[in-house]
Parts: sequence; structure tokens; C-alpha cells
Amino acid sequence: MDETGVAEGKVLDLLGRIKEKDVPFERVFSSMCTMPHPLAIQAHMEFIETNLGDPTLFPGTEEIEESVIAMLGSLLHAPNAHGYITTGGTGSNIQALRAARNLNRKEHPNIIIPESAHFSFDKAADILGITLKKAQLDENLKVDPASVEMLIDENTIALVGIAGTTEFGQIDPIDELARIALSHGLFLHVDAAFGGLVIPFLDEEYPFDFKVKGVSSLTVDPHKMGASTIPSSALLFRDKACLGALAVSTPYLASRVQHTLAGTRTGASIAATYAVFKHLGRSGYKHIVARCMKSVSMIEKEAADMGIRPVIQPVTNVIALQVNSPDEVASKLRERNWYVSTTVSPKSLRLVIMPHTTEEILNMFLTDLREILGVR
Ligand code: 0PR
Repeated sequence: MDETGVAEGKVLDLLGRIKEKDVPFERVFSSMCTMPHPLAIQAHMEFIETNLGDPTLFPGTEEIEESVIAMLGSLLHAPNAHGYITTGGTGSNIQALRAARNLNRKEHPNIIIPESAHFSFDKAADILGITLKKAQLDENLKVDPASVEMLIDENTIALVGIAGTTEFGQIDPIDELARIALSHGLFLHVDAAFGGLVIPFLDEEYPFDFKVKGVSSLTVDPHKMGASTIPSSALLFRDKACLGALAVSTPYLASRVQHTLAGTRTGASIAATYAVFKHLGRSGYKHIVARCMKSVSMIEKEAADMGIRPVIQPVTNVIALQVNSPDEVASKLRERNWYVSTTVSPKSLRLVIMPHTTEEILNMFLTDLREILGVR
């Protein structure tokens, strides 16, 4: 820090120049985040000073959080869901597993996750002292329920299913996982960080949320497909006891108990989520998801025309293309200022189609992809 400060305008200039190094979302096909809705940005700014680490001072903001949880609960078939807004899918997954662990104390607990699970579960396991067992996937890259069942032992405390996998956008058979969880008396967490605000708006119906008896908790991120601001993920529990398992007493605060991992916690992104949910409604999200899925179909068709097949038939707005040498193709795209990622197993070129991808941009991208692949 310098001894003397500089004028506000100069600071903003400085920031603006540095920000130019960041990539504008329109060139990005590798992110599960997007430009927040303008109303979300406005709401965020209006709640910028709020801190739900001390809800006694912010009862209005606390009410907004309760409304957001209720709106998500009703969308995901648990109108009386209990939960709160975390900093992201990682925070929600950690806390879900912490509740599962606290409700069923074992000396050497393990949880069973699909091989396709996000790396946030590795963090959770490390923090919580839980062993991870990875269940195999079937040919469509969904977790194989038989593989899950085989891994269960007397130290298993929870199963995890993914609704919208990070790499391929696939949806695990949550109903079958729930059947296994119920028959073994296990906690079932669904990671719908990405899919939670996509799947309810697809034409096809998938059992993935609290409608499925046996689902104990669910992660859903408004800062991904919800067009809200970062940080906004929701952790939802079917039963209040699960939230209770996270309680820590806060003796010197006016409120006596905290269930969150974070202490100081912004209300800004919670207000942003409230604003965008209220404004868009289910029909607004249906429209956004339909537009993304239309782009996915367009890519699929174009790819077929180039003789390229997707790894799996796209289920959500992620499409993974079986090109030769995907890393090389990704770096050639990068030279043309396109940001894509590649998957690990099987290797492919991964495109996440977020609301910021317009038809015009997509056509430009596909033209470049054709050239790079040498297809006329
Ligand atoms: N669960 C699933 C299924 C996810 O896909 C992710 C993140 C998480 C949990 C963790 O969420 P947080 O990152 O909010 O803690 N998925 C993206 C990924 O790792 C996150 C991301 C977003 C990465 C934007 C890059 C990016 O530009 O790929």
C-alpha cells in the first residue's frame, strides 16, 4: 500500500485497465457461470453492506433469504425445505456431507460418490475426515447403481448423486440411488449445483429432486444457471434435523446459533437471487433453458455434418464432442480467442452453452471450429 492515496477516478481507471485482461463471457464455452441479469446486479448493489453473519442486524435480509429457500423448495418439490445460501456448490456440498456425518457418527466413515463427481467432494472428504469411494459409470456416463450398492459397507454414511455432471451434463438415476439409500438407511445428497436450475425447465422430466422419496439434501447454484451474482448457492435439506446437525452456538451474538460454514456472509447475492427469481419466474427460466438447449441442438447438427459425434446424447446444456486431439483443437480455438475446455475420460471437446451464447456468436464459433478441423 502506498503512503498517500490517489483520486477515485484514477483508481477506477486503473481497475478498468486491468479488467480488460479478463475474458468477455461471449467468447466463453468453458464456464458454468454467466453474466448476471441486470436486475440481479442492481439488487446486489443495494444490499452490498448486509451481513447475515449477524442476522439480528439484518432481519429484512434474513427474510429475503428465507423467501429464496422457500422459492427453491417449492420448485424442487420440498416447499418446507430447510437451508441457507452458501458461497458456492463447494460450500453446499461440504455442509451437506458434514450434516450426514454429524447425524451418523462413525469412527471411519465413508461416502459413495460417482466417478463423475465434482472435485468439491475431495475437499469435503479431506476437511471432514471421510473416505470417498468412487462408483463406476455406465456407458451413458451415469452412475451405475449396482456399483454403488456393491461399495456400501457398515461404515458408509451417505450416497451422492449428480444432477448435471460438470463434464458431460449427465443426470444420475436419482430414483434408483434413493431406493438403495432407503433400503440401507443412508443419507442421499444430490449435487444439482448446475442442473438444479436447468432440469425443472427441460421438456423431458427427470426424477432428481425432493419429489424422489429418499433424497435428503440438494445443492443448487443460482450463480450458475440462475443468472444471479456470485456467491450464490443453496443448500436444501428435507428435514430440519439435518440443519440442526450443523448448529454451532454463538454465545456473544444476539442470535444464539449458526448453521453456516461462513461467519460473515453477504446478503447482496441473496437479494440478487431473490430479484432474478421474482422477475423471471418459472416461465423466464424455461425460456432461457429452451434457448440454451436450442443452441445445443444446433451444435449437435453442425457436428454431425462434420462427422463428429457427441460422447453422450446431450441431456442438459453441455455437449462434449469426440474430435481428434481435443487439447490441440482447444488450443487452436484459444488462438482465435475462444475459451473451451476438454474432458478427461473419455477425452473430448467440452462446450457449456450458457445464456450468454447468442446464435450469432455460436455461428462465428462453429465457422472457426470447421476451419480448425479442416472441414469445408
Ligand atoms: N458441483 C458441480 C456439479 C459443479 O459443476 C461445480 C462447479 C460445483 C459443485 C462447485 O461449485 P462452486 O465452484 O460454485 O463451488 N462447476 C464448475 C467447474 O468446476 C465451476 C466453474 C464455473 C468453473 C465457472 C469454471 C468457470 O469459469 O467446472
